[in-house]
Amino acid sequence: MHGFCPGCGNGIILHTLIRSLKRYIAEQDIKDPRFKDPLDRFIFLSGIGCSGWIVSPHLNADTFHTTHGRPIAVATGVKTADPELKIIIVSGDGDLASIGGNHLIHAARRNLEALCILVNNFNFGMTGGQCGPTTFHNAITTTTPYGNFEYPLKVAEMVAAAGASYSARWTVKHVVQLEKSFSTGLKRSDNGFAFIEVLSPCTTQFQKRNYGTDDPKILFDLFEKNSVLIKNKDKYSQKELKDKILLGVFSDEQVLGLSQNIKGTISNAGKKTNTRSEEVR
Ligand SMILES: Cc1ncc(C[n+]2csc(CCOP(=O)(O)OP(=O)(O)O)c2C)c(N)n1
Repeated sequence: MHGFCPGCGNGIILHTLIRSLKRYIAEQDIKDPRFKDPLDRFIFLSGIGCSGWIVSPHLNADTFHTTHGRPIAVATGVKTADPELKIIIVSGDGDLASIGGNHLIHAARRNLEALCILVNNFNFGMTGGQCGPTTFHNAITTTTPYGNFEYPLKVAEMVAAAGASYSARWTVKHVVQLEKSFSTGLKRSDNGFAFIEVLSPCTTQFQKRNYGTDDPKILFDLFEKNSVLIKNKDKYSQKELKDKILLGVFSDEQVLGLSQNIKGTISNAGKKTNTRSEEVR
């Protein structure tokens, strides 16, 4: 039982995450005596919003429901204080890409070892369906009653460009790929920032206003029919791609993560000659 609206994708995301977590945990061989239960190593963080409730009351694990936009800031503190902990962030597009947008860019740049799942439901769901940074151009929201005059942010592309080890986009209609992506993200986040944007219907606010019905089939069909896999994108012209939803993996490279780099810098401190400061002298 959960408290999400009928047709909301948050339940699918929770269920899919649990399936991937079970598989990841089964493959782990954790020696740290502090972690008697495999979940003891995990900290789940969220911000404020409907999607902030995906992990918070549903998982029997340590969760931190931070203030609006701040789960990544808190996660950075947790991970640098105790690098053995496994960090999972699940929050909304408003929370992570709007008020918390700067934290997102810099967590990607620093390559913070964390799995970060951004639920993109195209609006601020919890507060009544206001326009956000991911709202489609021309879409109707409570704050854009005549249509959105801005363009949406391509979050997964932005996070890849900022330097994250792994960045992908899927939808709640693509559960098989989503589960695989969560599993990859769990592994990649051992060494860097693994970001997964999940497109998900907000039936009560966004969909009802824009499609006249809260039947989730509308957006599920759109996700299926209007999406293009990155690997197939060359088959389409730039003009055709403009209205398509691009799905798949935008970056996947092994680069050392923040807490590993901090550890390396500390252990090397004083060993290397600082040529630049000698030049200045
Ligand atoms: C500092 C601050 N500003 C504004 C709010 C009001 N507020 C609560 S949730 C939210 C937006 C949530 O949108 P999103 O992150 O997209 O999550 P959703 O509810 O759509 O899942 C806002 C603006 C707040 N709680 N704190």
